[in-house]
Parts: sequence; C-alpha cells; structure tokens
Amino acid sequence: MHPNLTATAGVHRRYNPLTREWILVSPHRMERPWLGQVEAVPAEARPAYDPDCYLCPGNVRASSERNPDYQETLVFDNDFSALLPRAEGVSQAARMQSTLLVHHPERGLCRVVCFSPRHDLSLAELPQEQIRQVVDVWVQQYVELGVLPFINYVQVFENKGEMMGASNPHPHGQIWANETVPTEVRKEDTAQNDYLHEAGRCLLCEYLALELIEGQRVVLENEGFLVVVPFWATWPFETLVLSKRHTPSLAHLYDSERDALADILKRLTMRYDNLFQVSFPYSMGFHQQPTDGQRHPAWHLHAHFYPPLLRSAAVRKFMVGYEMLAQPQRDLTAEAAAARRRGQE
Ligand code: H2U
Ligand code: ZN
Repeated sequence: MHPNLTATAGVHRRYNPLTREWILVSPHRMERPWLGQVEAVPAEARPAYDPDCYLCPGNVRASSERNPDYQETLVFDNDFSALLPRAEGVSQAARMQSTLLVHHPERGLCRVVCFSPRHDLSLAELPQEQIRQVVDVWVQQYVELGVLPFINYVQVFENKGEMMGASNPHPHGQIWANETVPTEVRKEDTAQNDYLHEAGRCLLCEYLALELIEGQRVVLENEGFLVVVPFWATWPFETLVLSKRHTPSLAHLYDSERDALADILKRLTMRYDNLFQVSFPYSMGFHQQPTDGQRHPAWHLHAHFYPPLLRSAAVRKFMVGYEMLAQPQRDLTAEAAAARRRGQE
C-alpha cells in the first residue's frame, strides 16, 4: 500500500492495471506560483426551449425529421452516424495485399439520447427521478442494440460542453454500437480477463476493496456505487464510478442499483459544477461487457469521467507534446484531487 502518496511525494510513475499503461506524476510542480487561482465564469442564461435547437421537442433535425413532443427522454438514430448497419464490401483480396495495410468492413449504429425536453438543464440540474429515466433508457438501448447479430459492443457516452466538442448545450448523450470491441475496451477486456485467470478474483472488485480501506482517493459513495479519483488518473479531476456489486453491465443492475446510479451521477456532476463554479465540461461513458453472447465473468461495470479542466473554468489541461509522444503526465496527485473533490458540495 502507499501510505504517503501526497502532494510532497517525489516524481514517480503509476500503473493503470485496466489499460496496462503508465502515467508520470510530478507533484513538486504544484508549488508553482499560479496555484489556487479560480476565475468564475458567468453562467450563460439559456431558455427552457430553443426554437433553433435540433434536440428540443417539436423541432426539425438535419434529416428533416421532426422530434416528437417528448416529455421525458428521446432516442433517435444519429442523422450523421459514423457507423452504418450495412457495411460496404471490402474484398478479401484487397485485405490480403499486405500485412501493413489492413482494413476490415465495420457495421454498427449510432444513436442520440436526449436526457430531458428542457434545453436549459444539465445532468447535474435534472431531478434525480429524471436521471433515473435516463439510466432506464441506457439499459434499454444496451439490451436492444446488444441483441442485434452484428453488434458486439455498445458504448454509452456523453460529451458535455463546447470544450469537449459537444455540438449543443441541450442535455444529451450518444450511443455507438459496433461489430468489434473498440480499442480502449479491448485493453480493459484483456486486463480483466487475465487478472481473473491469474489471481482468481475480479480486478475491479479487488481495487474497490483497496480504495474502501485506504479512503484517500474516495470522492463519493452510496449503497450501490463508489466514486474515486483512480490511483492512475491522467486527467486532473478524472473519476471512476464503480459498481459496488460485481456486475457486468447496466442491464444487470437491480432496480435499487439503478436508483443508486442516478443518485451518484447527480451528486458527482453537481460537485464537478461546484469545483470551479461552472457547468463542468467532460466526456463520460460506461464500460461494460461485450454483447457477443459469450459469458464475461471478468467484466465489472464502471463509468469513466474525463474532464479537461485544470485550475479554473478557463484553464484546461492539454494532453499535448509529451503526452502525445511519450506518456500522460500530471502534477496534482490523485489523492490531492480527491481531497479537493471531497470538499465540494
Ligand atoms: P454531440 O453533441 O456529442 O456531438 O452529439 C450530437 C450528435 O447529434 C452528433 O453526433 C447528431 C450529430 O451527428 N445530430 C443529429 O443526429 N441530427 C441533427 O440534426 C444535428 C446533429
Ligand atoms: Zn434544446
């Protein structure tokens, strides 16, 4: 165990057992003079309904389709889907030309999920019952898409805020479902499978138990979920939402656990907003077992929140030169970030 990994610890590397990658931590750089500066950014006032928003009820989308007058949530096929259910054929011959130039057709579906008809509210501002509706939609979509014969993985995610490339402030997320297990998920799949075979236990169950004992990276907790700044976090205020029970997917959650997830998501996103007094941008998403019809006993449901902000609403962390070319690096330790997050209500 690491009893003293505080802001004063020396330069060190940390291992991410889920991806099997390393990150560099340089806590001494936190002593630089600009530390602690927080500029509040005035919240832009948004109307509850925006006639120009393609996600608001009753409005027309790029496809010329009109959104229904929905009251809770809305799911539709993305009008600019990156994946299509019918793949254009790539001939076997073209594929075999060289082992250096390999391509495969890929099939899939992309959907957009509106979390609420209200244009002006974020996940953090929605009532918990409404977030619970969103959880139910995610479950439904995971099941509905997962049973399709050409879908073997369902990625549920949200890009929030302009900084993360969200096209519209209306609360919404996306679902991309495809034939092959994507790169990041594949890494976690391999790591979890190997850990189960080698240690005889679930990687994330073990990690959860360690975090509950150590406590210093815990941000939030309820009866169903634990939120930590993971030991191996790369983004300054990154968090990992862990199901307390070993369960492979959203579809396996009990009713009470769906409520617990809605509660933890509300509290977590509220705390993000309070950290720098801004509607906090992030990309978040769930990682769950592939939908290939196989058993995946090693898979443990979790969500990652990757927020870009570093010191204030306006100062973001860039993953640039060294990160792009060598490995991720951070100054603030995961423990210091968790302590700051715990201080927020
Ligand atoms: P993002 O804000 O995370 O980009 O998600 C919005 C999605 O909505 C985006 O993928 C789609 C875009 O393709 N979209 C439609 O499906 N219909 C539209 O009328 C505009 C945007
Ligand atoms: Zn809207």
